[in-house]
Amino acid sequence: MSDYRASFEKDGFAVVRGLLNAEDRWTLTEGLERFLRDIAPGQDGGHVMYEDLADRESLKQADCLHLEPSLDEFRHRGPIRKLAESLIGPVAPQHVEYFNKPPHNNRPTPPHQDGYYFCLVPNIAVTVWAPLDRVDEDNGTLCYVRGSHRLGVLPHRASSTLGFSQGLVPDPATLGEPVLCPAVPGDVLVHHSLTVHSAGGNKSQRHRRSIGFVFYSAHAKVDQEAVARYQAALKAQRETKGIRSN
Ligand SMILES: O=C(O)CCC(=O)C(=O)O
Repeated sequence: MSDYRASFEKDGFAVVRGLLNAEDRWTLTEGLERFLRDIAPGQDGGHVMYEDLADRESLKQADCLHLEPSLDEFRHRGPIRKLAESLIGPVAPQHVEYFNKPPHNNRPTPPHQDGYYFCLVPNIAVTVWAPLDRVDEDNGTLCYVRGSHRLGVLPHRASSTLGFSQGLVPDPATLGEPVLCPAVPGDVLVHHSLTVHSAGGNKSQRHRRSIGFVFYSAHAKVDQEAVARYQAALKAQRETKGIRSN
């Protein structure tokens, strides 16, 4: 895995083919099923987001998959954490996210840096993104801006995309080369917290489900004042948009 460190440091992301074996993939899909069946219905709209609150099938995103015990265990052991540690050294595992774009859900993910949300000092973290379906240009795989992790935290503003309260202000095309990363289940994409990334909508008839594992560097501290400012802005935005708990 150390093979990926040099390209990760240069580009701010890496595509690791075949990291997850059949048992790992089974753990993820079964864990997700259990989460959706047993845990998601009891969570509020800040953690589990639906395109249409009246329609449970429209679940688009969740940030608390680690509440499901097998996914909680998975984030602490095994290949995904090892990969994260091979890239940034000792880590503190954080939340586990679900990103769902059902067939024909043609809603792009706005360009952003995860580090804008994380408020870390130093801003060092990785997200390991594990697709559960084949992902490509047609169903909205991730697109990274090569080398953008070296630009620091960039300005963001409120976005209207469910699950992504903030989107990048500068045009990503002005920041560097965009790299689209098709992948299949078993592969993972991993990006630095400051790497600008986005995804297209799902224009296909296929599903596009993915699980994101977030790891902070064990040396990073959360800037609580920055978090409080961000949360206050977020609350105001949510109230303006009439988002409520389910
Ligand atoms: O899956 C997506 O559309 C977005 C994923 C993402 O932004 C992330 O993993 O940080």
